[in-house]
Amino acid sequence: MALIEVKVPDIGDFDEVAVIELLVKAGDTVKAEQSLITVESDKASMEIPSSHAGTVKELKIALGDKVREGSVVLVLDAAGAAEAPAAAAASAPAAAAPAAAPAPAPAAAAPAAASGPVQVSVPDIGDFKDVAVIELLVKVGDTVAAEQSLITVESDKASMEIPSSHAGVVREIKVALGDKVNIGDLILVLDGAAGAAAPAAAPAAASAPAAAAPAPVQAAAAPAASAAPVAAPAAAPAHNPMATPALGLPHASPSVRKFARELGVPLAEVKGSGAKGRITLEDVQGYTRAVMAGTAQTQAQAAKAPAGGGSGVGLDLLPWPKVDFAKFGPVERKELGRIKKISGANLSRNAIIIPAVTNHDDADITDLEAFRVSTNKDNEKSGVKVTMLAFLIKACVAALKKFPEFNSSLDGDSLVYKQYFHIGFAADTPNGLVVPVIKDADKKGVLQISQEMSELAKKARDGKLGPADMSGASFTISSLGGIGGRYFTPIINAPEVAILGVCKSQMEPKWDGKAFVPRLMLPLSLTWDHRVIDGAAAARFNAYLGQILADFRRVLL
Ligand code: CAO
Repeated sequence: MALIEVKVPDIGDFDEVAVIELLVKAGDTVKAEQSLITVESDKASMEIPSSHAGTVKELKIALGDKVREGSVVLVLDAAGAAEAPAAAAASAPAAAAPAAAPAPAPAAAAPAAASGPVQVSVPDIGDFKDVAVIELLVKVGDTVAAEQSLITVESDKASMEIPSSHAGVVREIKVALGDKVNIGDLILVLDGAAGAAAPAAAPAAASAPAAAAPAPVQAAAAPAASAAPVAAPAAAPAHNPMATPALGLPHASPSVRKFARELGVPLAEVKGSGAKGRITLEDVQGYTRAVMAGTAQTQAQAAKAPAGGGSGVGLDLLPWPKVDFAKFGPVERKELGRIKKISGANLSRNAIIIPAVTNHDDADITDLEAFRVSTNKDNEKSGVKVTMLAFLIKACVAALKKFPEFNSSLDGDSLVYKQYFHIGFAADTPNGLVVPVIKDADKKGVLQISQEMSELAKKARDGKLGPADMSGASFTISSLGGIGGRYFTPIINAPEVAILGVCKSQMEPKWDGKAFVPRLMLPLSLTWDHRVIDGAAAARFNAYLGQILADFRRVLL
């Protein structure tokens, strides 16, 4: 057994930097060069790699500790484990360091007080080679202070901000996001402001153009070249009032930034739960989950939402209650079926996002039901059974034609009016609720619709509906008429803007002006998206639907 103390190597000008992340714990097996901790100053963060492979015996530091070169990070049981490449002597990282950048040369006096165009280049950033520009922190026309951060660059293991050597107004930016830069590469051209240059004493990179004064200097001397935690900014910028937080640059380690970029997560919108608001991997995961579940929106999504859509920064709901049900009695746990899992997420989104209102009404279907029954008698031989739902589909098509906004969808600030009439109907199956679609219902008769519906309902029950059978609906009907109930509030099937719920018809006494007469009344529940439809339009839609169902000849008008 060989116990090895793994220490913070020469990390250049980093002095007393805070440990913001522990990437391993006691008992973990680590590889040589695997990142152990993340440290952060106000301008850069870097991961400190292990000099050896082995098993972590004991961590010697805690979150928030300040460390510097030589601080012991952890004790490693390196028995039988492979050592890091030759240069990685844990006990003497500085001595083994490859390519520490030469000490910075004093800044050239002349440009410090420039008043004409000033070229600002990438200073000596030590072992940083071909590093990617991941953030542009200024734009043309911006006034920048000397030492204000201009861009952020990032390698696998560290990210850093490159400060301006001079004050001035940005005339031209010479790099773009994703560009790979090296020492001496031109970042931007400034119209320099006389007297507003960087402090003369600020270190400048020896080989950088004259303008690159208060450079982030001194490559960190890592135990192993490939895992070098590199390039800390010079001490001077740490006192810069224009430091990171003022620019709103989120605090996150390079690996978290990389993870967020891979997922397309806008890091600036993630609330950090770490020390001083630092964003952790879990924060990025939590944000992603919330957006996927529809309980939060990115700012880009919120901007696309129609006016009045809110700030879109999430509902800030209480966590779901966690109850140990077994404490109260016997329980059995069963996994939700595939359909329930998919439809559940959609229903939640639609229920939360859409400002939905439901209007209840009744339609007198006495004559229509008599017609349906006699049609079915006449059709007995053909085998096609005409259902009330088929009449409802035809009646809805007529109402959708008269009130086209019910057949539309919201797309940002626009309404897309569909000129087709594809009507979905909710079908109850042993596996859950599905919504097959009768395409071009306006071009089909009630018999054809009845036939297609029975075929689709059978396919649904047999679990054989394909995506084409269930897509493209412009309006949906959910009928519980065969089961019972009076009224209910169906959830809109987004991106549709309305849905009709129908319950069981009943004989009711209705006053005809002289006497109560028995009439078959069908309860209608129309849920509509108040962003698109007004209450008056919804009441008119239901009333018109009722008139058609009461006298189907109106469809011909
Ligand atoms: N009032 C009174 N009776 C009705 C009726 C109504 N509004 N609608 C249907 N009925 C009757 C039918 O006439 C039929 O009676 P008979 O057998 O005597 O002819 C019986 O109820 C059964 O009808 P059905 O349900 O088989 O046929 P349908 O065309 O009305 O519905 C389908 C087909 C697929 C929509 C239905 O089977 C179904 O799955 N409904 C449930 C939909 C659902 O779950 N919605 C809720 C969504 S929100 O969670």
